[in-house]
Amino acid sequence: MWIPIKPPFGGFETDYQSSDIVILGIPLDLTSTYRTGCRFAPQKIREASFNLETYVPSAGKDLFESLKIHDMGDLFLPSELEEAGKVIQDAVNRVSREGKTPVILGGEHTLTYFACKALKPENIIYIDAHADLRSEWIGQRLCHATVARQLVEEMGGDHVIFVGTRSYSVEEAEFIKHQQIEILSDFSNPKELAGKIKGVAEAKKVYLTIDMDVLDPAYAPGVSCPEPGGISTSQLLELIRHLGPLSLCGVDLVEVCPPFDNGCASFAAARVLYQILAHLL
Ligand SMILES: [Mn+2]
Repeated sequence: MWIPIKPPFGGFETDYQSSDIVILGIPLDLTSTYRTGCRFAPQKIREASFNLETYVPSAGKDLFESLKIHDMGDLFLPSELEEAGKVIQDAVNRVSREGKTPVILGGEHTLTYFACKALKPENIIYIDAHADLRSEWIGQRLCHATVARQLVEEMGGDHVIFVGTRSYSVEEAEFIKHQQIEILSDFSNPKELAGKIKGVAEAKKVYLTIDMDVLDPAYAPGVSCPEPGGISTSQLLELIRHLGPLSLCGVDLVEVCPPFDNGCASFAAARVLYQILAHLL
């Protein structure tokens, strides 16, 4: 069941049938062990998007003219993770089966697992400050701190490309070494970095997930788990600009936490999504 939200993301109002890209608000917020509140992010990101220019100069595109975007609103989720996961998987599956590219507004990072279960990508580009590679976290096998581990165990370490990762435990460091996982975190030349990512993600079905905590807390303090020492919003936008062409089967943007956000994180999130829409979709 969808809760309709007005105004829709970016003010884009293509009807569902005619749309190519579908925005899905997925306010999953069940496994956080620190700050909760990312359930409010889809609405805050919509609000920010509505107040940003839809013309993207670096692409020479106005999103209103170049894309057919429909916003489903927010998915109503049960309060138990497994049940919520099924609802997410079904929703993403339906949109994809009907030939549309899902763009998800999270919610916590755990939703990536369910979206990927539905979409079955060949490669995942995992942009996040944290590795999320713990085998379990405070008794939870599947949560925001273990989601990448679950993906790697199902897909293989060479199918998940870690970008911007700068925070992990000893256990995760050993797993990274053992699985020969490559971490790409040098943003000094975003164009070169984009080339390296594309070199790995040549597949026909690529999923892109962005945890907004990849940004330094100076640029996005309102996230669930801020991690100092990150990149700037401009560096992330520049990376996305050079990342195309990619065969994206789905995108998510997660972990914005509005109760701790002064607007920086939600506006950055909306701009990052516009950049993805203009350059990659
Ligand atoms: Mn993270």
